[in-house]
Amino acid sequence: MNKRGWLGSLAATVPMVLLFACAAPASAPVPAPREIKIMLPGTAFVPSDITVQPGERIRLVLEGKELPHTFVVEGLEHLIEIAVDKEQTVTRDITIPAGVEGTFTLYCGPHRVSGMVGTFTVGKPSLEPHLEVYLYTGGPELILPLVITDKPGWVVIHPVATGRAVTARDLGRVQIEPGVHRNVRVPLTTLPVSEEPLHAILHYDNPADGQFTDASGKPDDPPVYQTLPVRDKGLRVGKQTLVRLPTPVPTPKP
Ligand SMILES: [Cu+2]
Repeated sequence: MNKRGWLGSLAATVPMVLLFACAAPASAPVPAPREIKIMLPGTAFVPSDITVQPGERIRLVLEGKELPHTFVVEGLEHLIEIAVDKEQTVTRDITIPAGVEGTFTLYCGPHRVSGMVGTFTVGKPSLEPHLEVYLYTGGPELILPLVITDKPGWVVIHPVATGRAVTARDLGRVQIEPGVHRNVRVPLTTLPVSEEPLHAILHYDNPADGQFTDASGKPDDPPVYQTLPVRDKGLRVGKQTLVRLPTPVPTPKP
């Protein structure tokens, strides 16, 4: 290497050394949190399905529109319960704990009953069964804002008598594939008697033949999860209303 070349490379090296010396802080640099922008028009979250990673730092930017809302993640309320006034933008930095994983319901407190729900997934999505219902106020269909199932099956609406679902009466049902489904409409082929409470019940397709057999005397696909009555004593919503049903015991043939 000639003298000029040596000096040239020294000249190139010195600023690099200075740059590193100046840039090195007392602690490791913290990367900026990932920004997630969510608009709240009407009674909706846009987008309504949010996925983050365990240990990730996020910056929620919540853009309020016409109505005041809350942005709550069920089961993670200690971490994410944010009020957003109308026309207000709220920014909140959150570190997702490393040990958290699963799919959680995102909802607005005042408007959950209007179906203002979504999902907040940490890590890999979970398909733990979940039926989200709100008050049935009459009419030819019942809408479930959120249905999650891990197996193919049916959501069936049954009336309730003395606190129990009348499984012999099937007011309406809809076939459902594994996954996360929003605003599932269940047409009611039989309108409920005035003011009687209803149950939404998840049945697995078992045997997996794509058929739901509910004729009297024949076993239907097994009911797996049910909600509490949706019109009994007013409003019942959310995961806390979901009840795991006992495994049905086959009735011995006479
Ligand atoms: Cu709201």
